[in-house]
Amino acid sequence: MKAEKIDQSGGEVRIVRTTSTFDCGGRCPLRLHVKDNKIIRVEGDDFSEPGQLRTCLRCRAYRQMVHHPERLMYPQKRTGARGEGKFEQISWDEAYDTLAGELIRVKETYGNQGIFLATGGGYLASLHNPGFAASRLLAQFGGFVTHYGNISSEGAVWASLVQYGSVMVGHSREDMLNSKLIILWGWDPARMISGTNTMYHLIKAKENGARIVSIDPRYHDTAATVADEWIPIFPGTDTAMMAAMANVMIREKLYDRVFLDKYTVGFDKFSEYITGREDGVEKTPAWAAGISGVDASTIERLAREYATTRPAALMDCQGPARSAMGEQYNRCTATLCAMTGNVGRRGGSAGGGLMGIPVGHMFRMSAIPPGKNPFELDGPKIKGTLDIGLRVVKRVHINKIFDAILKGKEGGYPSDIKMAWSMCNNYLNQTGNSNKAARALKKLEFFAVNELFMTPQAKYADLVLPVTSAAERSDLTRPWPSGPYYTFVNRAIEPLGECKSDFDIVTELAERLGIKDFNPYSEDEWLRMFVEKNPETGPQITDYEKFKREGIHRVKLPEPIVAFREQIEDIENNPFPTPSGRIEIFSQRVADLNNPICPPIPKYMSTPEDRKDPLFEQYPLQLLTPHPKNRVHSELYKVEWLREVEPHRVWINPVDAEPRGIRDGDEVYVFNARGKVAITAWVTERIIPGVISIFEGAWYDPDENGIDRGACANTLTKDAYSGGGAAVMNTSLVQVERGD
Ligand SMILES: Nc1nc2c(c(=O)[nH]1)N[C@H]1C(S)=C(S)[C@@H](COP(=O)(O)OP(=O)(O)OC[C@H]3O[C@@H](n4cnc5c(=O)[nH]c(N)nc54)[C@H](O)[C@@H]3O)O[C@H]1N2
Ligand SMILES: Nc1nc2c(c(=O)[nH]1)N[C@H]1C(S)=C(S)[C@@H](COP(=O)(O)OP(=O)(O)OC[C@H]3O[C@@H](n4cnc5c(=O)[nH]c(N)nc54)[C@H](O)[C@@H]3O)O[C@H]1N2
Ligand SMILES: [Mo]
Repeated sequence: MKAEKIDQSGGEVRIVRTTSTFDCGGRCPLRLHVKDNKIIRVEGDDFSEPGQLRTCLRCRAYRQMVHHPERLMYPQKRTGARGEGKFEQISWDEAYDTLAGELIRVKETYGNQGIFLATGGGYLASLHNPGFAASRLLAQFGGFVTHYGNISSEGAVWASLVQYGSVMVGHSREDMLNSKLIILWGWDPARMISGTNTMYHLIKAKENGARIVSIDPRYHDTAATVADEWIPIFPGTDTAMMAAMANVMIREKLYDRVFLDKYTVGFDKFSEYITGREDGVEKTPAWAAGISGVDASTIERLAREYATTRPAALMDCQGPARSAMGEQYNRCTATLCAMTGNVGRRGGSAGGGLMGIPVGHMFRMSAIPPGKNPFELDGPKIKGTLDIGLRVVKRVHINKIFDAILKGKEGGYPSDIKMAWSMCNNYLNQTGNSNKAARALKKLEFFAVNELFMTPQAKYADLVLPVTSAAERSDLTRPWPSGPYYTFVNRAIEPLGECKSDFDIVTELAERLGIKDFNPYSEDEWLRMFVEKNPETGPQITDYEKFKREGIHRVKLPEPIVAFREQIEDIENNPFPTPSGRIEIFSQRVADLNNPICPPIPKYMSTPEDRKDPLFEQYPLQLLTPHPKNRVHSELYKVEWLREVEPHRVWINPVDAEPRGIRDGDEVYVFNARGKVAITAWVTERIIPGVISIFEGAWYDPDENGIDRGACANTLTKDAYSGGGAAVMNTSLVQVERGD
């Protein structure tokens, strides 16, 4: 693929309007000041009308990442042991020959099912997203094994699909200004963003008089900034509290019977569970208090307030859903939203945890003519969670990749994996049980990684291919849940060192594997086609050059987007896309699964590694692993500016710290049967006693005794998934002790 060279002569400062492509819940418009092929300054959005999109701390440090001295600059092959990090420089020719040679060797020796492709969310733009290009390459090469299930939000996706038949469960953020009560239930947008303009609108909603309540084991930054009340709760027990709120509403006849009759099915069955007719246990506030740690009186008060304040937005998210029965939390919120008649209404909410709106999901690959589309795979389509058809593909759950490598067919997995090729992810660090992942990577015959940095996972590779950053190529991207705008990634600098884009790497491999006509257009031709031929953007973005120059196209909404408004306004003509055409509080599809941990109505159930597990005696603290403010997962880890923002520490309440002799700033060990990390303690009342918190994404760094000195949260988590497919990242019991 050809890309025109940028003129870097003259030593002039150029200003390039662009954006980053991180997997975070925002998308900041950026103005990069470039001189001599170097980004020397980053400025944010200068939109002068209301609706400016303020740049976050991570994007402000963008150039520190792009020009970081540890960026990988040339292809390397491993010379030491796997994981040791010893490599030597090789030529691109040798790199390509090695990778093509291994693909052919494994295919000929074991068949295509020996090849595993691991893609990820590290780069959220369209053209250079290597997942699509590499999937197509390997499909044309005869097939491959890959993962299914979204590591982020499978619980919320599952819940939304069960309950509503749709994942578009969000309102555009300005609709919060119509709310009188906003409940942040496991949602902390000051840190995880949920759309670049979310905090702005939340603050405006507060100024507008909305009462804001936060229900979270942590007193997080959003609560500290806007909440009127913090209700601390034990992890994994939200559904018990919600069931008790439903109980109060039923007992006191505070729920919206008309709404339930008209728009939902199965409330009677839910009601039987709540009142105890189903199992003999009434889900009273006192019952929920014993499980959740929240006072019965608080539960009653909130139930009444939520049921009688119209409209009210119950905002759930994905963190609590990344747990042993996570999908129940999102199903329960959606049920409460229906019981209070807030679905499809301005200032209300639908729950479901995803918050997406149907604007900005642009540049779908179908826009390109058949036969010319490098992202279109030939052969019959196999249904999967990814919206692409894959040929000869076998799949393992994303949180079981390393278990599948270790156990293969004998462990019940679809094949024996012999080689893996990874791009846009750091799954050793980011999926459950990193120590197990490290063992699995040692077992592979061959492992190749496309990367920008020598990540913990890349250290296990035989071959590391250096890729360009988003500043070194052009592309199209989007803010993932909220919009409403489209962004253009403008190439600001020429590729650094010997870096290449993943698409160029895959294209070169296609040639070597005898696959013709893989990438027939230039970068700009591709992008123009994506914009112009896309049914969503084509009619809207009529001036491609202007879009490119300005780096952004803002969509003017005549009124806020409200999920399911069409259904609520006219259910007869606009049924919900569920089998019954209604919101399914009871789901026959789920009942038919006949899975004891997947009830057809939302329920609270005890799980392994909760406070009732006998293991609790040995490991009496619940571990939370939220997303870090100063990174995007494990990305930006090396950026010193961002490290200064928030040192990596474990949050621990004085009630738990004192009996262990732990003072603020002490070095401590956090451990369970899966691993042990060394980390500094932050003794704080901002977390409920009995629970500790370590932000995910710090780099795994085991010493000779196997103690993870980097304190990667996943050294302690489990490689398991829930009945609905949620990765179990927030259900781990641990113990903490003072360091030596
Ligand atoms: N304990 C715990 N673990 C979690 C979570 C949690 O809440 N708790 N959250 C989970 C969630 S929601 C997610 S989405 C996952 C994220 O899991 P990952 O996607 O594995 O996380 P990242 O750290 O973003 O890793 C992305 C990698 O891609 C690289 N990269 C960036 N751009 C490119 C590119 O253009 N090409 C190539 N080849 N590489 C590129 C980056 O350098 C980085 O190393 O983590 C999950 N892990
Ligand atoms: N800065 C930054 N922003 C990001 C990301 C990032 O890495 N860095 N990652 C992006 C990605 S890929 C994703 S998927 C999203 C993730 O966004 P979320 O899924 O919302 O994020 P988390 O940080 O896992 O959890 C949100 C909150 O849930 C709380 N919580 C955890 N367990 C429970 C529970 O059982 N009950 C209750 N009530 N609360 C609980 C946590 O304390 C936390 O405050 O963030 C996106 N935004
Ligand atoms: Mo995610």
